[in-house]
Amino acid sequence: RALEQDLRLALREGTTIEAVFQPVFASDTGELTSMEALARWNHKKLGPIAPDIFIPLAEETGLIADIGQIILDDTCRCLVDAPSTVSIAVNVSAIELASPSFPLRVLSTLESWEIDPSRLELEITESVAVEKRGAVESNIASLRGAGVRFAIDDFGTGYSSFARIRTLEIDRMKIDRSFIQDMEQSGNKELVSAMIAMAHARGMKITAEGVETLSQCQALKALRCDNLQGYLLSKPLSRDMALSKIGSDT
Ligand code: G
Ligand code: G
Ligand code: MN
Ligand code: NA
Repeated sequence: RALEQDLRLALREGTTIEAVFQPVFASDTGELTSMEALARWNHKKLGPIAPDIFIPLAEETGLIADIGQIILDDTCRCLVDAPSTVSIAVNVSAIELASPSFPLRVLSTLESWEIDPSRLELEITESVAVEKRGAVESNIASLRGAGVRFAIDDFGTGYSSFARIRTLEIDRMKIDRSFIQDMEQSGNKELVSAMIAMAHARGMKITAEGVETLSQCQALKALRCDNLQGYLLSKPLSRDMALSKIGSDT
């Protein structure tokens, strides 16, 4: 496929794929506490290609680890210049997480940039958590043992079960934006409230994604949701814009 060839070329050249960073805020203080790294590909001829297109393509063609490494290096480059209280979350695909070389690759990257592993959070989806259980669980255990934190992304949308939540060692849940978007419809606020209670009962933090309106923001604060992320608060930003936003917010 033509796009696959272009992706290989882009990875070899190493200039058109990069991370942008979406700030995440503490709901009580409004402080910027972390950011989510998001992959962007600015194709030389076609312009921006959506991650929903090129991430699955990279997964099918064995290129996902190369993208993962670019995003992890961009993340470390940003962490080096950010206050030590700020952490960054990186999305990890199922294929990467089940790979035996994954933990060492992550830890040696952090070490080469001299970044404390506790400043990195890895976002996995619930479906990841179901596939290749043994490999995934041992990789999570060794990375958590080194201080890296884990979050379940898009919570509520995958093939999750309460048994998996009970056994997986995870530090955070991220409520999928679909639950936030229809929060004001009857009964849905109770659902979000139950997710927050569940996270806290398990000793986890919880982030609401896709916060787009002030009333969602206020409702989530009242429900004691720990962190908020969404276009109302900030869109994804370039590294330089993100770093200057930290400077002005804290
Ligand atoms: O950035 P955007 O909201 O368009 O992201 C679309 C999807 O692509 C999301 O599900 C997001 O998790 C995923 N995604 C974005 N960046 C990365 C990345 O670096 N690695 C992986 N595996 N997925 C990513
Ligand atoms: O699956 P994941 O949660 O990683 O997806 C992140 C994607 O969500 C990014 O592509 C980002 O651009 C997008 N996103 C972030 N905030 C909002 C928001 O407030 N509304 C919508 N619709 N998308 C958002
Ligand atoms: Mn995510
Ligand atoms: Na998500």
